[in-house]
Parts: sequence; structure tokens; C-alpha cells
Amino acid sequence: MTPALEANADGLIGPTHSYAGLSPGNLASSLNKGEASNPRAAVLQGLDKMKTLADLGLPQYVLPPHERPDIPFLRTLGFTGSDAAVLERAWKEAPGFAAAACSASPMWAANAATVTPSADAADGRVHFTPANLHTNLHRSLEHQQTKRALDALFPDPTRFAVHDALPAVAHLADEGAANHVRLCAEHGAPGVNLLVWGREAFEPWADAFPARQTHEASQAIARRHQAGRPVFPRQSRAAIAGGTFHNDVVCVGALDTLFFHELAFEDTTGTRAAIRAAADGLFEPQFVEVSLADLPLADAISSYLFNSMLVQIPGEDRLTLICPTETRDNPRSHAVAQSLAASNGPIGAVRYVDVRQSMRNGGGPACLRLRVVLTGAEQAATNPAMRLTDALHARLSTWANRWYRESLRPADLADPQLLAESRGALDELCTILDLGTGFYPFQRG
Ligand code: SUG
Repeated sequence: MTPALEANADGLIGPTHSYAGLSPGNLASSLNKGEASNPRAAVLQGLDKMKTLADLGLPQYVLPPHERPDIPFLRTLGFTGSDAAVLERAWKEAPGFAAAACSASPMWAANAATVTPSADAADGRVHFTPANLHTNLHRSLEHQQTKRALDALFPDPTRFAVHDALPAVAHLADEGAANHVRLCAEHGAPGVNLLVWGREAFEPWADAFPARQTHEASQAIARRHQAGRPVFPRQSRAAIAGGTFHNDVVCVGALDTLFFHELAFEDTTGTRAAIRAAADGLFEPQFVEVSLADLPLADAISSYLFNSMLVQIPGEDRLTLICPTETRDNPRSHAVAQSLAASNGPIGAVRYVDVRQSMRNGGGPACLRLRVVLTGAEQAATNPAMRLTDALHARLSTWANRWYRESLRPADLADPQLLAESRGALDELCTILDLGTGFYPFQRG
């Protein structure tokens, strides 16, 4: 076995971070619709979270924001003229599409792709499939630029396979690693891959909230990545109805430990048995289940206890749970977190990070990062300019303070000056992260 670490690649929060209420079924997004956001605080919170993880000894990478407003998308809808004129007309004539074109949603990198480490892939490469994010208009605009970003970070095709997204149809709706958990004895050893789905491709779906991942999309990804030992649990319908738009809102796993809410899976007993069977000969799975009685689903969702990062800090025996401060502020979730840390179980410590700006759109610490298990040789093959160091953290903080606004109302997204600021910020970022020329569509003319 080649030793490996679990790296995190976080989405750098973009200058148009806003509360536009674009995600039905995501209660925070709906609740905060129309509020003013603070893009500068948002990006700095994200950067500080990245630094916290880097300081703990875990490799940390930065994924660049996408070009927003997405003028090329608005042009496909027939808007013509200068970029400013396209934006202005789109906001007048098709405000729903204009809002989608302005969303900073690529920040939630857990939805960027599904990742299969080399230890699990038949060809010994790390595989990535960018998520088509078909269910929500604003998120469906992400996958092509996400592929460019992954190609920039993982440029060596002998070690990394960055696929195209699955076909963008409802039958293959895919939300990436937000519905994927990998369990294993050690990161570099073969693992069991849980690919959680909400509905079947041809199943009639009349529930109030969408099920964003199909069974067939999960199967297609396991097949194309040639991923060993897949398990396909069904997400519980009750959880989706209660606002669990991704499985990572009620479940997180690392190494041999799966930490989840009683309502996470449609068939909990069957899921446990399937995981045990798949892990046979590799490791004994540890299940840490929180009951509905201890934590009502509404508290789990508002406090994001499970949307935490479960990490193995180098040199520590037990896992650390990195929760949003909202978990500490919720008495029931806080009690669960404290009882974990006080127990002799696999989770030995709990820490808190402030990502409140993202949380108000339903994005916790786990949403902001894409986990990528990498061996030393694979780490050495990544783009070094995209790895977070103290120097890069300081440089990006200065950059954000220069370009990002401190207050943004959804109506401000129509401001052509915001378009100019965003492009200025992204131009400079290309130099900082060594992204080459023409990384963004606006730079290609
Ligand atoms: O897809 N919110 C995102 C949050 C994604 C969280 N990711 C994970 N759970 N892994 C979503 O619902 C809201 C944007 C707005 O309303 O302006 C939004 O897209």
C-alpha cells in the first residue's frame, strides 16, 4: 500500500456571493432570500477555514471561482450587444435566468465532482467526474468550468483522469461528492464507496422537494471510475422532505467511521449490512448513529452537525469533527457534539469554524471542500500555485480586501460595475494561481 493523505480542495468564494433563494428544498437558501450578503466576509471566512485545515497538517488546495455574471450563458438565451447591455436586458426580461447567471454557487466544492482515489481505481489513477448539477439552473452552469479548474489542479494525465460530466439530463442528475462517502482502514488502502441516491431515473417524483441524485447517475460514475466495492444506499424520502437536499447534510464519514442521523437512509439496517459486507476483509466499520430522539431532523439541518469535516489530523489516533459555529449555538446539536468528544468512540475531538456567510445559503464546512485522497507522488504532481500556504493565504486575503464588496443585495447583481470588479478580481487571480491565459471565457474574447 502506498501511504496517502486526504487533501481538501475548497471553492474560493466569488465576488457575487448573494442570497437569491435559488435552491428549492434547501431551507437556508429559501429562508434568506433577498437578504444582503457580505462577499468579502464570505471569502475571508472560507480562506480562514482553509488555513485552519492546512495548519492541522492536511494538504489544502484552492479552486478558483467561476466567471459570474455568466454572460456567455445569457448570450445563448439570445441577449446581444455589449456585456453590460446583455446583463441589463437579461435582468429586465428574464430575471430568473439573470439571477442564476450571477450565482457564486461554485464555492460549494463538495458538489464539484465525485472523486475516486487511485487505491480504488482499476487503472491506478485518481478519477474525477464533475457533477452535472442538473436539478438547479444556477448550478447546471458549473460543470464545464469545474472541469477546467480540475485540469489546472491535476494536470498529469498519467496520474489523474478528469472526465466530462455525465449527460445533463434529469435521468442522470448528479450532485458529486455531496452524496459520496468513502470508508477505509487507511486513506491509501482500498476502500468502500457509498454512493447515496434519492430517486430512480424513471421513478415518478411528485414530492415537494427534488431528489437531486439518481441511482443510475451514481452507478454510471462507479462504472466509469472502475471504482472497487461500491454500495448504493437510498437517501430517506423523509429526510429529503425535511430539507436534506444532499446526503452530506445528515451524514459524514472518514476512515472506518460513518457518522449519520437516524433518518439519513431509507433502509438503515440494510445499509449497515451492505457496508459490512463490502468492507469484509478490509476493515470493521464503526457506525456512530444519532437518533431522532436525541436530535430532531430540523435541528440537524439548521445546525449542520453532520455537514462537518471528519478528519484524521496527522499524529492523532482519533478523528476530529470540524463543525460550523451554528452547531455550537444549537443546544441539542452541541450536546451531541460534546458527548462524542467525551466518549471513547472513534471521534475524539470537536472544533468549530465560522463560515456563516456560506451557511446562510445552506453550505457548511463540508460543502465548501472536495476531498481528494492523494499519495505523496500525486501531491507532487498537482499545480503548486494552487496549494494553500501561509503566503498564499495572506496574498488572497489582500486580494479579496481589494476587490470584494462588503454588502451586496440581490438587486446589486444587475450593476455593470460589479461585472467589471469581478473580472478584475479573476484576472489577477489567474496570475496568483498560475492558471495560464484564457482560463475564463471573458479572457478568450
Ligand atoms: O446547491 N446553495 C447550494 C448549497 C450547496 C451545499 N452543498 C452541499 N451540501 N454539499 C445548493 O443548494 C443557494 C444559492 C442561492 O440561493 O443564492 C445554493 O445554491
